[in-house]
Amino acid sequence: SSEKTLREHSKFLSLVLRHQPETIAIQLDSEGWTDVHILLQQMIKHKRPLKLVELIEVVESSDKKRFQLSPDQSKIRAVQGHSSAQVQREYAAITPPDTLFHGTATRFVNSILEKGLISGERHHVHLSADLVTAQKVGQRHGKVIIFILDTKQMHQDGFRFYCAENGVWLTEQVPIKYLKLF
Ligand code: HQG
Repeated sequence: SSEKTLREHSKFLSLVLRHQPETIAIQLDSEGWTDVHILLQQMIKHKRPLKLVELIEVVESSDKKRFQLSPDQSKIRAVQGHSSAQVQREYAAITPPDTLFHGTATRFVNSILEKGLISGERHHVHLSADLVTAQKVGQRHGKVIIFILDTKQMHQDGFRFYCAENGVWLTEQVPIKYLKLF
């Protein structure tokens, strides 16, 4: 498939596997998994036909490894980024690196410096292990600004951190005192 086609399929899969499974009447379990054959059937029904080989291509070509297939390829999920109430992933809490980054747009800075980082629609605040990734995440929203987080202190203070299967770091919220403009 062309890059554009792959991107379109990937966007639609992000929509149904993270946010709105009801768009094509599928169910996600609490860990985000859904049945591949039902998914493909429902996509045909809703005029978004996709073959199994194409689905596998989308999963394998995803730069951010957004999706995961079960070993027998009978189930698929998005590994992070959910907002759907059907999903309540139980990530294992682990010790984060001493610092993590958050890339965002300059227009959000005042609000962030007032309220800290909040998860909004999604279930978690998303954090990046390196600057380049944080830049890319921030660019999606506009003129980039990067925050550096004192995750060592946060962890000592009892905040929990999770690392999704694709290396994206997650936490519930980040109070202002742990944030610095980078
Ligand atoms: C901002 C992409 C105002 C926050 C990426 C962010 C990531 C606040 C935006 C993943 C705020 C939410 C997630 C506050 C936070 N006031 N704005 N108090 N607290 N914000 O897209 O982190 O391509 O939901 O800074 O790579 O940008 O979709 O989160 O700008 O991994 O796979 O609210 O999505 O992955 O935006 O990105 P998002 P995000 P995919």
